[in-house]
Amino acid sequence: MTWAAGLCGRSIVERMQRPTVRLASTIASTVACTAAQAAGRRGNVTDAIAAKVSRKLLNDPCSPLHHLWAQVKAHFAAHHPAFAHFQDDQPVVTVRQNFDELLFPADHPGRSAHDSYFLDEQRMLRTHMTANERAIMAEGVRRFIVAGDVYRRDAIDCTHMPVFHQLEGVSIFTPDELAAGTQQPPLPEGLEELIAGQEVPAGASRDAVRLVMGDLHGTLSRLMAALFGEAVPMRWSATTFPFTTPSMEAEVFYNGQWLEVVGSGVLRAPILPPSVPAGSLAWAFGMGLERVAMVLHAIPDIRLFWSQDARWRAQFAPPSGGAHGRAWERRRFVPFSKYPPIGRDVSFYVDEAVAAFAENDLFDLIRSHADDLVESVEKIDEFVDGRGRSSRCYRITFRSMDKTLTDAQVNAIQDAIRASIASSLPGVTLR
Ligand code: FA5
Ligand code: MG
Repeated sequence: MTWAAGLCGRSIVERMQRPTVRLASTIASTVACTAAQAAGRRGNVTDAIAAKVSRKLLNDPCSPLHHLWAQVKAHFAAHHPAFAHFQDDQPVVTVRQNFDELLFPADHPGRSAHDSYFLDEQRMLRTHMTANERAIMAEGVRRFIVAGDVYRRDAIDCTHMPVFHQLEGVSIFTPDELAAGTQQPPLPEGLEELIAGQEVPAGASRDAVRLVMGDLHGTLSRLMAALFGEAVPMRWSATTFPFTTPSMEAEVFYNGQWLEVVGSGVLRAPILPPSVPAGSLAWAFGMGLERVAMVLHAIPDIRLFWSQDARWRAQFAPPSGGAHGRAWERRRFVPFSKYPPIGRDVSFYVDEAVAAFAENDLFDLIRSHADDLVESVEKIDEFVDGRGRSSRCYRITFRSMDKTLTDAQVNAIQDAIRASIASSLPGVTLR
């Protein structure tokens, strides 16, 4: 089976309802295909990323993401029984689905190979679960949640990974529902102002938008309270997405900083497929599951989700007997001793007259050699020398989640990174 057959072979809802085991062969060919495609035109999917496509952490009973997804489904089943639940394990979508149909402008940075992973001109690894929304709505599903893996060429640090998971939710309100619900109670504090400053979707009344935003805010607040309890500080602010208006995001306070966990809003009129009754409005949200699981279990580093270490897996293995109490669902991660880090610097000259330098190319190159052994990459120095060349120095911190790295192992990786920088980054000369 090819990527393309995976995309258009059957309806998306039917595909997602198939038991995951039966997807195994598709996944295997998917990964083989990714590596092959990476060599092709515009393909930039590295082997390190291709390997992540097949891990399917949502199905791994020893992953906190698996348990979080189960909790979310149980919460919706109990409090919002009208919502269908889907899991979508096939991250390849078209550029049309990921960007065009969601009204991303032609010059949006996400469309560039610096920020996203492409198989070719038409196909890519989705950067968000919103890419799958229209296809599900087009099949007549009015209220749903869907979880899956998404991919972005992002910085490397303890809260950002180039692969992570999102929970997407959508609720469509028909004109009748909107008309019936406009005698609404006052909106929670701050929400009125947040909406007042923003445009509404074409053809929509402000009252209908208030109703939909109020429902969205309530749904997300109840979900967060169910997951975290009332104790975790949370705040809302206005934001923008190309496909929603008004839009808002929520942050929770964790480890001394505000951590963004969800983006949401009212879908713009062209996002709703033609089969949705005219005059309908819909809210949608996208939540970062790793971020939520980090807060829930006090997990300090997002890379841990990919660890195969028995000391990690044992902590999230289902309890014997299968009873999942509240305390178990919220148990704190007990850090096991960290193995020591090893730092290495790499310095080079950049000649921007030859080619623009993109940091994400450097991050991906490093990750393609070091994979999960790289903890962080930081720019520690930049200056322009007497001959007008710019010089940059990056500190790479290597650390394994599973073992102590030796200098010899790190040197071998560092040599490979240096050789690749010299041979594959145009305009870059090692110092
Ligand atoms: C989106 O992806 C939108 N599709 C969300 C949305 C859906 C808005 C529907 C409106 C309607 P954003 O890029 O902010 O938005 O990502 C959503 C969440 O994913 C973030 O709040 C964060 O929790 C998580 N996230 C984003 N980037 C990363 C990353 N590199 N690593 C881990 N989590 C991330
Ligand atoms: Mg955001």
